[in-house]
Amino acid sequence: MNKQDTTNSSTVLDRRSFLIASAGTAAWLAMGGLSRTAQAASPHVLPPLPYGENALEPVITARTISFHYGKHHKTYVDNLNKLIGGTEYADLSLEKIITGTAGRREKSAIFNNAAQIWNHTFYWNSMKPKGGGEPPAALKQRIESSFGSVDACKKELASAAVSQFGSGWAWLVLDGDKLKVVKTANADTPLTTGVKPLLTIDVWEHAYYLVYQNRRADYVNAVLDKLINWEFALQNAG
Ligand code: MN3
Repeated sequence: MNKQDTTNSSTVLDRRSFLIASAGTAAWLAMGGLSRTAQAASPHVLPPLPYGENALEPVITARTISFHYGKHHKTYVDNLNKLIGGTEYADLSLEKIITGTAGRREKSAIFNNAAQIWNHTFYWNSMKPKGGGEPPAALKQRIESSFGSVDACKKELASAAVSQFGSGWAWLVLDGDKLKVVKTANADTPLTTGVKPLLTIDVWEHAYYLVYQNRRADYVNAVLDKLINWEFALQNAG
């Protein structure tokens, strides 16, 4: 990445938009780019969606995304900027804010908003139009060695997503050299637990309620079958 990132925040933003619009690695790098921009320019910004608001139809509608991305995700960004202004967190990257406030009750508002920004950006990149299907061979091999089959992995992800009580997230993570499924509540993120997140599914009601109402399993299975971005998971696995 260009060392001059700190000089001009609008140039950085343009480059980041370009990177997020590109393939998986670029999207992941762009999330690092987000933090660097925040360090340089102070306020955190809502990263651009990696596709149009209607690109995940009919599984996730443009109306759902307009609220989920345009209101919920944006509000986390606005709230974090208000909360950290003039504090020791003002100039830190998102990741540093998350790890520095995790588990500290008196910092929970900062943690919740920072982690929700990170989780949502990761979620948007965990899906793509015409996703689902067979993972790339290199990932498929790792999935088979950890879960036995791709179907077993998807079943475990779906089961974690459906059984998460209340709001939260289901994740595919890399723990050492083994792939695992974990779930987290509310804003919690595996970033703070020493594992490497590969994919996530948002199971807060705002992610699916406009279309699926109480049928969380239908939303989760449709995401896994039609949208999940295995290439992004492979890039994250390294
Ligand atoms: Mn959400």
